[in-house]
Amino acid sequence: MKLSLFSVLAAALTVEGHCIFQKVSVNGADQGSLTGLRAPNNNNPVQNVNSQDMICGQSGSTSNVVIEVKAGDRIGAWYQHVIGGAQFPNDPDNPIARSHKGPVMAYLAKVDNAATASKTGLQWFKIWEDSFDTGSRVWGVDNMIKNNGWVYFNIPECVANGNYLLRVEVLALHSASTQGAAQFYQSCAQINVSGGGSFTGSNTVSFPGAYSASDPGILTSIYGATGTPDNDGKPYTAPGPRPISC
Ligand SMILES: *[C@@H]1O[C@H](CO)[C@@H](O)[C@H](O)[C@H]1NC(C)=O
Ligand SMILES: [Cu+2]
Repeated sequence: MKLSLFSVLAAALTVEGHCIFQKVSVNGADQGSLTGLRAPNNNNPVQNVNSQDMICGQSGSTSNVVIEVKAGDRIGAWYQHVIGGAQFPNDPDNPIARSHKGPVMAYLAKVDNAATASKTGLQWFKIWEDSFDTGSRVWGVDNMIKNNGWVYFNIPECVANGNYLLRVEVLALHSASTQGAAQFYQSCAQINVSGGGSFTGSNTVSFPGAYSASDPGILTSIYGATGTPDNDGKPYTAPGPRPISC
C-alpha cells in the first residue's frame, strides 16, 4: 500500500489530539469549570452524524446552573485537551492537536428550562461560525488554538428572552476525506437570555438530522496539492445553515 507522506503524518497526529468544551465566560467573567454545562467526560469525538451524541456530545457531566446572559453579551467557550486543561505540562495537543483543522460553530435552541430540558427534539438555529479564511488560510480551529482554547462570539441582539441550550461545536477535518471520519466535538451550555428581541428561530435544524455524512463540508479533503491543510486556498462552507443575522 502506497501512502503519501502527508496522509501518514495526518494519521499519526490523530492519535490523542482531541478536546472538550468545558467552560463558559460571559463578557470575560469565567463561570467555572463545567458550570452550566452538559459536557462529555472524555475527549473522544463523535463521528456518526446520526448519533444522539451529535447534540451535546456523549453524556457526561450535568449541572443545575443556568448561566445568565444578556443579548449582545460576548460569550467565551473554552476548549481544552482534557477536563481541566492540558493533559500534562507543555502538552502540545492542548487545546487540540494542530492537525485538527476545521470550523467552529455555535447554535441556540429555545427551551422552557435549560437545566432540565430534554436535549432531543429541539429546533436549533446557528448564531455564529468561524470556518476558513481563504486569504490567510486560517481555520476556526487555528483561531481557537491562538486564543488558548477560547472561542468568542456574541449572543445576537434580536434573540428573544428566555432559556436556551447553547451548542458549541468544533469540526475537525484532518481525516475527513474518508466518510465517517470527520470528528465532532460539542457540549451544550444552559443559558437564560434577557434584554433580547423577538427572534425565537427561523431556518432551524434538528440534531441529529442537520448534517449528512456526505455533506461537502464534512466529506472533504482539506489538503492541497502540496499536502498542506489549507484547502488549497479555496472557499470552505461549514455544514448546517448560515448564522442568523439580526
Ligand atoms: C431569566 O432571566 C429573567 C430576567 O432576569 C428572570 O426574570 C427569570 O427568572 C430567569 N429565568 C430563569 C428560568 O432563569
Ligand atoms: Cu482527534
